Amino acid sequence: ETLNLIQRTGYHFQPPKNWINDPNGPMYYNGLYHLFYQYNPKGAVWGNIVWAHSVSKDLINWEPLEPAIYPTDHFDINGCWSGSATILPGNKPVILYTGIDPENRQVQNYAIPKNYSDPYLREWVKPKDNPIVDPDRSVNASAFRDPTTAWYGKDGLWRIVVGSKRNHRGIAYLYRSRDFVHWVKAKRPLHSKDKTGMWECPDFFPVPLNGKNGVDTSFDGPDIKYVLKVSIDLTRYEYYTVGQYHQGIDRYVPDNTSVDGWSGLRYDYGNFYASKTFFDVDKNRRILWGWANESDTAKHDVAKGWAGIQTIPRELWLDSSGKQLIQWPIEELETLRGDKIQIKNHKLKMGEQIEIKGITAIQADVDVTFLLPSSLDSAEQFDPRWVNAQDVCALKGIKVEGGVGPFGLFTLASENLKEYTPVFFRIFKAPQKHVVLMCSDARSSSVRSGLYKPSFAGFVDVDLTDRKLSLRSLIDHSVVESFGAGGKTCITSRVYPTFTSLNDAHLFAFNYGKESITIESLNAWSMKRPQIN
Ligand code: DQQ
Repeated sequence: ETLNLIQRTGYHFQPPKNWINDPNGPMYYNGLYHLFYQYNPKGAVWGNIVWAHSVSKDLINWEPLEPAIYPTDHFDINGCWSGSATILPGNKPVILYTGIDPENRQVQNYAIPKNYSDPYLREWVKPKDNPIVDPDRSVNASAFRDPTTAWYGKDGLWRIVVGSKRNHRGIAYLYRSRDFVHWVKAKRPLHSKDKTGMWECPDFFPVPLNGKNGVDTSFDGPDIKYVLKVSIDLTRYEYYTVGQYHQGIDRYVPDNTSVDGWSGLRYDYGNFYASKTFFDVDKNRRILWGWANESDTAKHDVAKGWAGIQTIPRELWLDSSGKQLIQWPIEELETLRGDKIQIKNHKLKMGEQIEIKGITAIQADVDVTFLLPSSLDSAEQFDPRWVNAQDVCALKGIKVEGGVGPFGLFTLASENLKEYTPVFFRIFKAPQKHVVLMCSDARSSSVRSGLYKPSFAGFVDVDLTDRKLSLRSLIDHSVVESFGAGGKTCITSRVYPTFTSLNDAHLFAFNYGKESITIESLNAWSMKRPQIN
């Protein structure tokens, strides 16, 4: 009971019990948001997978419905795995998903609402002509899954991508169809990359060059780039590139500023996987949902009776540099903000830490802007061999004294700092530039052993000329979702401090670097509990 009180999230999406993983087929339809997700109706470990279903008016409060898609036929009898929704002309939603057949082959199926006028779209029908995409002889039938939202071409054909691999090459197979039922594989995949392994949950969509608005997946107009995201099962991280889609030849080519594969950009440098975006036509934005797995042992998951959460939906758009995406929690989240604490122009000297009191530190939203010293001369030297941010965070942590930084927040901290998850920056000097490291270091998050406690970290490509660096952390019992520099670098950590009461959690701001750092402004709110399932 105490475990559940302390560890179950307050404002993140969770069902009352059991295992969840990937968000599936998110969409906006007739005034409601629909979220489906991979769910085990029978327990807190992966298995017996169905599409659970919830609906919402605001993406924050959720009403549960019966599972929408579950094994019934030869084409999905061994599981209903991930997939996507497309809204066809005439406002007709259709779901594409991966079914596991009796031979454990992965095939692609479609499902349509039984009754379009049911605002909840409770019941889904799987027509008898399923499966609509079978793995042909050249395709690895045990690595062929997770169809994308379809997009429409000038030639009157719909297109989807299905994730796969051949040997070690990750592949985004392209299929085309005129009627959404008969699909033909294109000669060449949309994209592929050697030595990346299986591409799960691919996502392919256009982003406008300017502004925060999103566009429909089938948008066909000027001033856009494309994003291809893949979830790589070998690393359990999600990588994306920004590039060009050549409609005529149906090929996607990443820009030369975008690296393909393991050293490329990630949506999130922490525990965030199998995500999916959708275009919210009501508010003209593209929204990203991702799954955050537990970092606890399966034994503890079973004891709690649940495992997995969905992260807070993020709005996503292209940075003005055109080189990377920006992500930010949807504005609706702010309706949950309660009691507020504000700090302005507070100088943090070397070694100083201050407690942010007056809010519920176990369930909070904190947004802070730090002002850096006028000179960054005393920043530590960056070693060009440091290519992996997580290793640098492990090496330096918060304890190795720095010049500019480490500074940031201690989240989910016990009063005496026996347990705490520091989310922080360290700034380094490199020839002609500065390198900003952002960490969410779970190593000190819990005195318990057997937990997965990585020193998650990413670099932040930010211009420091205005001397400002911001950090927002969404703290919710066993999760800390952090957004550096306005959403340029994001890190989600799952952590399990051994608190025995809700009041055991504390929040601090700290500076352990030589140079003073000013908190220009810090706003922190207690977060209320929405209705969730
Ligand atoms: N989870 C689903 C698969 C997908 C994987 C199965 C990614 O469709 O590839 O639950 O987490």
